[in-house]
Amino acid sequence: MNLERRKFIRYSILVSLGSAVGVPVVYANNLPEGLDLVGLKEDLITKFPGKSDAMTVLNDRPINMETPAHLLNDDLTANDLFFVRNNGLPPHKVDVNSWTLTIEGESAKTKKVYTIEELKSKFETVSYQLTLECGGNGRKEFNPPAKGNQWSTGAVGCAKWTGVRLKDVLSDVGVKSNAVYLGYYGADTHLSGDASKDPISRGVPISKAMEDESMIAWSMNDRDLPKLNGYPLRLVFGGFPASCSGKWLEKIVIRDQVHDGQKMKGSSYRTPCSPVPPGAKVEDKDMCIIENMPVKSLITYPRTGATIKVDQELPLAGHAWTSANEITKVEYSIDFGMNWTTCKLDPSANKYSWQNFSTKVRFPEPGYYEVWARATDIDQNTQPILLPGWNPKGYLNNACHRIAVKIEA
Ligand SMILES: Nc1nc2c(c(=O)[nH]1)N[C@H]1C(S)=C(S)[C@@H](COP(=O)(O)O)O[C@H]1N2
Ligand SMILES: [Mo]
Repeated sequence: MNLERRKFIRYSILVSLGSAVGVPVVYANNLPEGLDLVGLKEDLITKFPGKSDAMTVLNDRPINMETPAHLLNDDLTANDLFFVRNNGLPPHKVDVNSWTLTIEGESAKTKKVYTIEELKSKFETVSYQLTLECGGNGRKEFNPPAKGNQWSTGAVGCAKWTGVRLKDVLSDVGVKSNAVYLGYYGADTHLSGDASKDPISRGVPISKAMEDESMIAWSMNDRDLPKLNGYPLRLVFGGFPASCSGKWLEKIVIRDQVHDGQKMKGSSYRTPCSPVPPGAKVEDKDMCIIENMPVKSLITYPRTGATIKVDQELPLAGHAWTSANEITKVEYSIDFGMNWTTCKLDPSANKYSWQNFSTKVRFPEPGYYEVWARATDIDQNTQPILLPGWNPKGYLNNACHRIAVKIEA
């Protein structure tokens, strides 16, 4: 074979290598024979499909990544910036056309199996802006420390989800009057490789499943769900810990008892039924399943550490969310909580959407300041300044978000 021809074949191979890393290999022709692309070998480039490099990666097996606060500034969280919390390994091959959702269980009147096409054609398509927050968001702050992903503030996002109402599908199957809970099963696999084990199989009380905003979704921000966020089908429940929102959804069971799947027991997604001192050992029987998530807010502009001049106004912006009907007030403080000033607050697009707040802040003299934000909802729930109740797994930290600001002369 002549040299040009050999070069050409090699080039073609490298072009296909380029498609494996997701971008062209610019100097492909120069790569010495026998060398592999290091990015491919170490799985660096293909590791997090559909996710921005700006994400903070806490773990790669399973994949867990959060969004830095200043990258959550947009009204809706972009697909490549939406946090990922995996308990197992996502399915490798997904065929959207042959994917099915099975609904069955003790309290299902019958068993039904739907393709995604059937879900789309049989039921009304709806869209809601729903906030998803991991129950462990903010875990990092607990002391004594809690085991698990050390989330700071970024295991939260709000997207426009499109799909069908869960209740429409459940009604089509038929729900017996003794139904109390719903459980999900996804196509992800246990880290151990043991096919008989589920990485996670949680659910919600039947009353939550029947809410208007409880969805089976196939789309996020008008695009397919990202691979790591449950493509091609997932549950989305606003207001409840995101662990209820099953990804890669294959099966729903309608239960006549509280669902007893993986991560429904022990200290998983449960907190002491009544407050305990920090570090206490709590028996299983004294732990209650987390349902409604607490009121919370996040400053998304400026980024902590910002510096401005004393004669300038600092634009401040962020989001606030609640499991109640809506947020009614967001305030900020620049004097460690002595005085609070009300921010401008946008209305909610729908229940469980986060709401934007904004204002302009002036500082009296040069120096170090902290800006704190505090949200209050229509039920008068508000955020604590200090950490709320310690619990063994470090859930439900809704303490006020604080950023540092330096003011120069
Ligand atoms: N099948 C499946 N569903 C799942 C999980 C999972 O590991 N597997 N993780 C849950 C948890 S703990 C959270 S916080 C949310 C995270 O959703 P996201 O990765 O789309 O942000 O998905 C939930 N649904
Ligand atoms: Mo979670």
